Amino acid sequence: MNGEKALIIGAAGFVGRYLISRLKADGFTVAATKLANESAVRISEECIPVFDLDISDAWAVRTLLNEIKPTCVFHLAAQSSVALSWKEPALTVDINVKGAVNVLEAVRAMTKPARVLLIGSSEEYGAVSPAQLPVNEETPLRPGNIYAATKAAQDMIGAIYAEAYGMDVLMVRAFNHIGPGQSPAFAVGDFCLQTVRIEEGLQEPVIRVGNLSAERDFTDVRDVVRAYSLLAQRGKGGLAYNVGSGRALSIQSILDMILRASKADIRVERDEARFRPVDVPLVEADITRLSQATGWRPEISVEDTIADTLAWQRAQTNKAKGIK
Ligand code: A2R
Repeated sequence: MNGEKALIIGAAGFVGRYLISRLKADGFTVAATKLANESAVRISEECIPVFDLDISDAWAVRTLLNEIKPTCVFHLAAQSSVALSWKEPALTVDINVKGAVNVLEAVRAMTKPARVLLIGSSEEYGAVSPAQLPVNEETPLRPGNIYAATKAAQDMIGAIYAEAYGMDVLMVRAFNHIGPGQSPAFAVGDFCLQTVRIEEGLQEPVIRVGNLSAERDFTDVRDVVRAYSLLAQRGKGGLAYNVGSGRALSIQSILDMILRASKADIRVERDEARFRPVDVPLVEADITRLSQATGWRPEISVEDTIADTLAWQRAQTNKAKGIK
């Protein structure tokens, strides 16, 4: 990708550092942003320019884009928790909708507007009937929670900027992604953390769980960022793209894999506090459009992702205990 200059907005989160290394490996020159109060530890070893940026500040976004002049913007910055979106709806709308508009407006004002990948979510589809599965990009968006609604709004606004201004905007609908470093606010990160805490004797041998029957389409974060890079290179502006494995797995089966990967003897208990106000029973992606455009297929098995996530969590726990 000679001459391609990527800017990752919101790079200090879960996906950002994986995307930085992927894009570097694919030949992009990479710069990134994070919030001023966020630690740069996760991305500092990547040796790329990192700028402080709050996407709520329209002027700051515009100034930075004019300075960096990226050819491609990956917009990851978000309030990404469904649970928090119920508690902080206004904040979620401000960051996810107004923030995305600030990014699009800043790109529109560039002398040579960059390609933009707006990273959205499978949550945008909401509850789909069995007849609509697997969901393709033409499936109507029926978001069932505040986070999902903000991502659907970002998606629709992105399509309008592409149509009305001829901008090169891709709407990416990422299905559940998992891997080392994911926050325990998400089920798999939470189960892995609890498992390692039990292994270390830091928690009684009970994992507390929410709804285990929900089925989700899980992809390793390293496969997800490979799809983002390929979409930046080969995707078509103005279109939405699903990024998922194309195969749904129940949360129960993921938990079973985690329990099998641990030597600890662990009991599972239902915890009402971990149930969401609205839950979607089954989501599975149709990834035909992505595969046809880019040739992408997932390569990392869920078992391998779980093994790597547990290994990462064990290393974190040992680090916290001062063991190298
Ligand atoms: O909330 P924090 O402190 O973890 O910071 C997040 C950051 N962020 C912002 N960046 C700039 N201006 C803001 N006003 C702002 N508010 C939050 O965006 C975090 O560092 C980053 C998003 O990373 P994660 O929450 O870890 O999301 P992840 O898993 O990397 O997903 C990337 C994208 C998100 O748009 C998701 O909604 C989507 O993929 O599925």
